[in-house]
Amino acid sequence: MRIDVVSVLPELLRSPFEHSIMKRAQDKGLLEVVVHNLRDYGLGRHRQIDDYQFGGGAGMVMMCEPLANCLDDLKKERTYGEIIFLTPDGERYRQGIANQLSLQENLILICGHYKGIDERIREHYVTREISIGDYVLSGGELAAAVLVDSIGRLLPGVLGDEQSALTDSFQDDLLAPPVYTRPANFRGWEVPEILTSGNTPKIEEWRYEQAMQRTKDRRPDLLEEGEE
Ligand code: 6GU
Repeated sequence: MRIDVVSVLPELLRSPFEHSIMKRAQDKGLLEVVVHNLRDYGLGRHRQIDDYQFGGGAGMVMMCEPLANCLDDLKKERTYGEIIFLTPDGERYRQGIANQLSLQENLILICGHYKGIDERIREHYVTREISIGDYVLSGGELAAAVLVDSIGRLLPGVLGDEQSALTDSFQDDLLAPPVYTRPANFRGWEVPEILTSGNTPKIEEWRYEQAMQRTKDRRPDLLEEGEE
């Protein structure tokens, strides 16, 4: 899978994909992340990318032309399954969307800044708008990092243990059960006995019950029908 990210702050997006699972995914050739500096498409001597908004009001708006030229260049090279604009007024991101997007061959992520982007880009290029939660970030870069990470780890072969993406919190609409490692007794705090019993079916049953209880206590909304 290839993900092209369009940003005015590409430096913000270097480090998140240079470590751990995202690094391995790229080293194995399963994921390619390419960050494009929108400033390279800026207009004039000052490489301008934003301007005052028509009708007045505080805050700059990202102009059509740099974005359109950048997106046209990308679309010349390959076909994109979705062109996603990251914006606080988008659809709220959740695991089901990550699962869907992980099936695409090529994606574009556009990071917004200032007061956002000219509406005409949203109308004529963007196919999907996503927010990562009900709070305001300074720009879409951190949201883009969240999407790349959550999508990248779902690609076949990225996780060592094929099972582990499936047992993540949210993958079955349940939170994850508690986990423990050695020692079995730390400062008198004991690991639940069932986990050291060797009785695998009983352990699986215990984990499911714990996951269900944790979900009821913390996120009852996940147990309600009709979402995905
Ligand atoms: Cl995608 N962008 C910005 N700027 N703020 C956000 C967001 C995105 N999602 C939540 N807050």
